[in-house]
Amino acid sequence: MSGNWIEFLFYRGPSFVGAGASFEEADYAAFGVPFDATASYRPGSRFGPLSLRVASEYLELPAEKMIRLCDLGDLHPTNSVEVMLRRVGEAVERIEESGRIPVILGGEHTLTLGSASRLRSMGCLVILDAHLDMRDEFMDTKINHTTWLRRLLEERRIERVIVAGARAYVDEESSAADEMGIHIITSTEIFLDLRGAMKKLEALTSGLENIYLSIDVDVLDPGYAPGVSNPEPGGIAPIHLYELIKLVAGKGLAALDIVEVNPLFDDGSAVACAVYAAYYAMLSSTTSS
Ligand SMILES: [Mn+2]
Repeated sequence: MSGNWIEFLFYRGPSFVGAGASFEEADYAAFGVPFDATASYRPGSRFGPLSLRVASEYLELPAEKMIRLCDLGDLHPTNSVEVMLRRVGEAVERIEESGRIPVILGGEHTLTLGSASRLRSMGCLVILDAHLDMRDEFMDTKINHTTWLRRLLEERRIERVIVAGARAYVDEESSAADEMGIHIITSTEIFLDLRGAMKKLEALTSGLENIYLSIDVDVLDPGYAPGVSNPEPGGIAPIHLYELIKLVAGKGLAALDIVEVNPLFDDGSAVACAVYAAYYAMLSSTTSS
């Protein structure tokens, strides 16, 4: 242990889902976005990336070694939403150009505006979320976690957009979603008839590849995942979520994000659900390719 005693004795953890690959050998490149500056209810998701890594260390993920994943670290913190979006966009562009799949650890959901607006190959955007995030404005700002999807669709045409697990939205949002051609599968549909909901999702994604999968952990019922910034009762269970994820990711991912984990309100459940969600997404996309 003479020369290498530092590596032998010490450990530079924690890393996300056991990420041990170098950037060169990785299929997936993960980075964190410690940003929650537009939080309207409970701030704290800026600590999400760190908590996802810590939980990863203690969960028993059976086949994590099959996932060639590199954890790049976090983007530099900022309180400017414009700067955050620009940095996320640049990171996603560089990772995509290098032939790897970006995996983004939130942070609030607004970051998806930065990544999805700059990702070149995206045949379909599948969002798992309690909310539609289709407001035009909220609490006096135009770019925040409740408006980002509307801003994205104003900026860019996406062939198909699906929000599954939705249950908490106002009329303004559902009519805008309707006008912009968003397909909604509600949490009630999933809870009462998982097979039916999966068939619907299968039909909606049929023939589409290069899927951007965005997972907002508040899609789960707060009973399973209390540690989120905007908990909404009436959500789905983790087992529902994982079946939907396996179906979608099995078609091939262009990008993945896992957002809105808020460890300040968590007992360890939401973050564990979130790590498993990302794990199943990466594993399903890996084994299908
Ligand atoms: Mn949400």
